[in-house]
Order: sequence, then structure tokens, then C-alpha cells
Amino acid sequence: MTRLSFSDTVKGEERDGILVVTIANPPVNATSASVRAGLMAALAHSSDRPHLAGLVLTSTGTTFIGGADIREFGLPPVEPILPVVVEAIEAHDKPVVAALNGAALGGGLEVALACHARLALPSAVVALPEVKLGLLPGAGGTQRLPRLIGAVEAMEMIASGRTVKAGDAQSHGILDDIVEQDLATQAIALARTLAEQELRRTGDLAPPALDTSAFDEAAAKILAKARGQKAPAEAVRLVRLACEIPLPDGLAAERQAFLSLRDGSESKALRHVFFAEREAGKVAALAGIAPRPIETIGIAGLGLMGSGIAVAALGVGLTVIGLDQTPEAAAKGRERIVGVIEKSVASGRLSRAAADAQVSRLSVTATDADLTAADLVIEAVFDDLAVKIDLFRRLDAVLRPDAILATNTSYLDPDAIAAATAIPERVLGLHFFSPAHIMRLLEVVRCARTAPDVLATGLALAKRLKKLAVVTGVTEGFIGNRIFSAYRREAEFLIEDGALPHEIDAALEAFGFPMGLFAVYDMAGLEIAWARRKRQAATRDPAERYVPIADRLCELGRFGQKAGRGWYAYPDGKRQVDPEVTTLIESCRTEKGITPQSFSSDEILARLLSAMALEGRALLTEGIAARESDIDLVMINGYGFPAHKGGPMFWSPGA
Ligand code: T1G
Repeated sequence: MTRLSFSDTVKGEERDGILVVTIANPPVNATSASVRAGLMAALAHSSDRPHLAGLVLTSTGTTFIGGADIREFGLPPVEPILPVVVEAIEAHDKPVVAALNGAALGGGLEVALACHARLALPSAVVALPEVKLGLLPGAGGTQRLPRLIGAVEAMEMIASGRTVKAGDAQSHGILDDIVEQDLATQAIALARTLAEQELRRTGDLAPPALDTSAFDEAAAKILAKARGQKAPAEAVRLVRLACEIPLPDGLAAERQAFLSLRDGSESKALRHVFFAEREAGKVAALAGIAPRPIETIGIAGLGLMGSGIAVAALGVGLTVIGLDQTPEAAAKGRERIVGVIEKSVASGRLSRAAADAQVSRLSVTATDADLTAADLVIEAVFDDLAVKIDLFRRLDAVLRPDAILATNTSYLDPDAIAAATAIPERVLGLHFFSPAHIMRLLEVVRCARTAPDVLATGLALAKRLKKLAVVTGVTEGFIGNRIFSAYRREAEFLIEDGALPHEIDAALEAFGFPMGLFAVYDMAGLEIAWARRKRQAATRDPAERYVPIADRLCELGRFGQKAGRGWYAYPDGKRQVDPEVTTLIESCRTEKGITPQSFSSDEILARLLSAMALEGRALLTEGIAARESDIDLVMINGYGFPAHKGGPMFWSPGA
């Protein structure tokens, strides 16, 4: 067996007259410059050796090719660019068989599509997820995939970026076969068989017929969710072109569209978010510190938040002991948890067996001592300091000394809660966002005395729960709610200064927020914030600008959508601008002697985004947030900030 090295990251060996080419470019075998050069060298090696009948292309690890190397974007291009490599593979005069040992994503699937056949392990998945980075497939995917699987399916895959499992990929026609084992051996055998046949080149397949109505209908559904992003619309356009123009023209159109998107603000924002998500869990101070093992968690308080946390924990194989005040409350909590799990079974997202296994790991109780087995307890009880302190004191008495105590509080001071326990080093905050089994964001709160391995355990638990963890220090509202408060305050200043709720909401929705701030208010209800403002009234700084409009609405019983009236009116449940609110706002302005100005959408956005960025800057200066990109992730994943705008810090650099 002759071992060959085509580049630092591409190796080869000749087996049974076939050149087996293996990419080894950890962590995801991205098609970096050395991979591209290595693949071209492998093709040249094959061409120069008549005894070689064909090639097999595979890679090390569990990802076939994770895509183009995103870190190279924005740098000067290094030849050969991926489209050139892809076309060289397809044009090769000997069969090239792709042996997918794992995910083939983006450029990875485009390389596989240029091969003359594709085998895969059952664990492999395929996708063209470029739109999630604000991009398009840039190495022929928009032109080759439709030729292989038809226009509508290809458009749906590309414009949504969704992942397709091996079985579905095979039934669509993307994979020729699924191989349980000996993938390379089977691929070698297939290459030898194909060497005797006319090669099937994907690019030579006839352009797919275009059923315009089916295509347009499917496209409309996907674009409705795109919230004005460019990439999905471009994906639709390029797949349609694949049906209408010759391959070379289609590839040229794709390349031009790809470069334009790659250099545009949306893709830069989404690439920023991609890397930000992978940075967020890294805390330099925790390097080398092992988290404590967590297999059983206690959840105190089985209301909406607690039961959501329980569902998330059961879903990843943890054992859950739920605690509530009475057996009846505990039973009700169990009902709530099982109900959510059953909904997943009904929707087909969860199998019966998996659901039963999850429920078998759940127990509920009204007895503190039943939590003794817990490695970590999360409290999600009523957000009152005395209640939480009492609970932590009781838990101190029953938990093992190495068990961790986590508070889910949104606004209370976790340091005050920690101070109530005998071992404050074992306390941290785990601030989930509701519904906790759906929302990815989890603020991991580093209290003043949290031990490093306890913080490391919080991050490890977040990863186990498939949450996006962002570490925050202790401040009122942590990162998200503190910035939200600044943003809300600025919005109410704008109302007093002359803007109206629907104008502000329209500006936010045009920017990409799924829902405007005042509409969100009405949906969430105004009474809780009103109660908090009333509690704070006595200690409020009289010199600080205060907008009483929200209080006036509550005094009129306008508590939001559920009450039928809030910032908007809701006749027959539909949100409408309410002239009564406009009159109330005008009278409040008059009381303060404010002459109202009118504001354009851009002016509204500028004030709101800079208020967020300014508060973000303060969080960084105070050491509450570790990096700007963490703040962006919190606002994108917890407060609807459009990811394709990158987050408040990305959007307002150096604010
Ligand atoms: N380029 C560069 N680095 C990448 C990368 C990529 N494509 N994918 C992952 N990484 C890094 C990541 O930053 C992290 O680095 C490490 O690898 C592990 O990633 C021409 C233009 C493949 C499913 O969009 O979905 O092809 O933090 O933590 O959970 O048409 O990574 O260790 O320093 O995510 O096992 C299209 C993106 C690109 C896929 C693995 N491809 N990647 O998940 O590991 S554009 C994608 C993923 C393109 C072509 C177009 C996932 C994964 P660090 P990880 P994972």
C-alpha cells in the first residue's frame, strides 16, 4: 500500500488500483486552502497513473467536510478556489466516489455532488446551510442539486439551509447508497465498477423541469420566514435559473451572487454570530478546571419555568427530582412536565419509547429530603428574596456538601441568596428564558463567591442541555434584562418626545425584530412591570427622567392583550392603534411641557440601538459581560434582535 501526501491536510494511498484520498483538516475538515490544493494534487496524481482506475474521497473524524473555511472569507482568495476544485473533480476522466464518513455541509456537499457517486454511513447528514451565514452555495450547489433532485426540493433545501439525514438524502437521490460498515472498501469496489461505465456527471444532467406554481408556492412559504434577508431570496432566484440557463451561465450567476452576499453586511453579521456562539462558552479562567459530574438534578418550583427546565433536562438524559410546596402542587407540576413531553410525541418529534424513558427518570415530591440524591438543584420558585433564601437554607440541610445550588432568579441579587447558605461557593445563577425547554439562551451567573469548578459545571450543564450559555456577572437584570431596561426606557422617552408606539414598533419590525417592543409588552402583560415600578417608586431618584405613561395605562386597567387593551386596542383580538392611547400620550407630554417632535424610522432606530450599545458598553466596563459578542448573542437569542444584523454591539461598533 503506497502512502502519499498531497498537502498538509490531504493524504492518499493506492488500494486495489484505486486512489483513496483522505482529508485530515480538523476540527471539521473545512475546505481550507491546503485541502483544495491537496485535492487538485490528488487528481493530477490519478491522471498521471494509468494503473489507477479511479478515486475515493473521504476524510478523518466524524465530519466528511464541514464546508468552506469560513475563516478565510474576507481574506485575499488563495487559488485554487473551491469552484475550480469542484469542476476538476466532476471533469476528471476517472470515477471519483465520495465516501461520506459524516456530515457533508455547504462546500462539503458541493464537493460530493461533483463526485460521480456518493456513499454514506447511516450517521451522515447533508445540507447546504449557507443561507444561515447570509450566503449562497458558492461552488455549484444551486446548479447541481436541482439537476439531481429537482427544482422544488433543491430550492427548499438551499433556501432553508435545512439538514437532511442519510435515509432521506438517499430517497431524494443525493446519495447512491448507505453503507453500514467498511465504507472505504465499498467505495473502492464502486469506483472499480464505475471505471467500466460511462461516468454520470451531475452537471451534465438535464436542467430540471420547472413547475412554476409548485415552485413559487414553496418559495413563498420559505421567504415569509426570511424577514427580509437577502440570501434566501437569492437562493430561490439561482435555483430557478438552474432550470432556465446552461450550467456555465448558472455557475457564473451563482458566483457573482455569492461574492456579493459574502461581502455584504448580512453575511458579515451572521458569520460574526456563528463564531460568537462558539466563543461564548470559553472562559479563559476556567482552563483546566474540571466540572463536577451532573446526572441528577433537583428542580424546586414546578411552575412554567421549573417544568420547562425539567423537560429540557429529561430530554438530554438527566434524572430529575421535582420539588414543590405540597404533594398536590408537585403532582400538578408532574402533569405539566408530562404534558409537554406528550405533545412532542403527538407531533412526531419524540418516539413513544423515548418519552417513556424520559418520564421514567422523573420523580416529584413535597419533601426536601428527597432532593438528597441531587448533584445540582435549580430553584425556580416565586421571585421573592425571602422565599428563595428560606428555600436555600432548607436545601443546605439536605444536600451533599458538593451539590451545587443554582438560582433562576431574573432580578434578585444572587449574591444575597448565596450569602444565606452555609457554602456560598457552591451557588451560581442559571437564568433560563421561558419557555425553558425551547429558548436556547441561558445566562450563567458568576456570583461573587462562585467557585471556579461550580461555574465550569454550570457551563457544562448548559452544553449538555444544548443551551447557548453566556457568562454574566451580578447586576440587576444581568446582561439581557439590563439592556432591555435601557432599550425600554429610551423607547418611552421617544414616546414622550413625540413618537407613537406603532411608529416605534414599525421601525423595529422593518429592522428585523419579529415583533415591536410595545406589541411585545402588550403580549407579555403590563402589570408585572407596573408592580415593580411601584415597589421602586419610593427609592427612585427624583432627578432621573421618569415616563409615567405606562403607569397611566395600568391605572386605566389597560394591562395588554389579555385585558383587550394596552398600548394598543384589541377589538376581536387584532392589534390596532388606539386613539385613546394617543390622546393619553399627548396629555402626558403637555403636563411636562414637551413639544412633540416627529421621528423618522432611522432616527427611532438610532436612538434605540445606541441606548442598547451604550448599556452594553457599561456592562463591559463593569466586567459584567466578558466580550461584546456575548452581549450580541444575549440580545439576539433572548430579545429578538435580528441575527442578520449581528447584535447591538456589532451594529453600533465603538458606541
Ligand atoms: N469554517 C471554519 N471553521 C469552522 C467551520 C467552517 N466551515 N465549521 C466549524 N468551524 C469551527 C468552529 O468555529 C469551531 O472552532 C470548531 O470548528 C468546531 O465547531 C463554498 C460558502 C460542522 C456541524 O455553515 O455547522 O461552505 O471554537 O463547535 O458542534 O458553498 O461546526 O473550536 O475554534 O460547531 O461538532 C458552510 C458550519 C460554510 C457549517 C460541527 N458550512 N459548521 O459542529 O463543532 S460556507 C457551514 C457547523 C460554505 C460553500 C459555502 C458545525 C459542524 P473552535 P463546532 P460541532
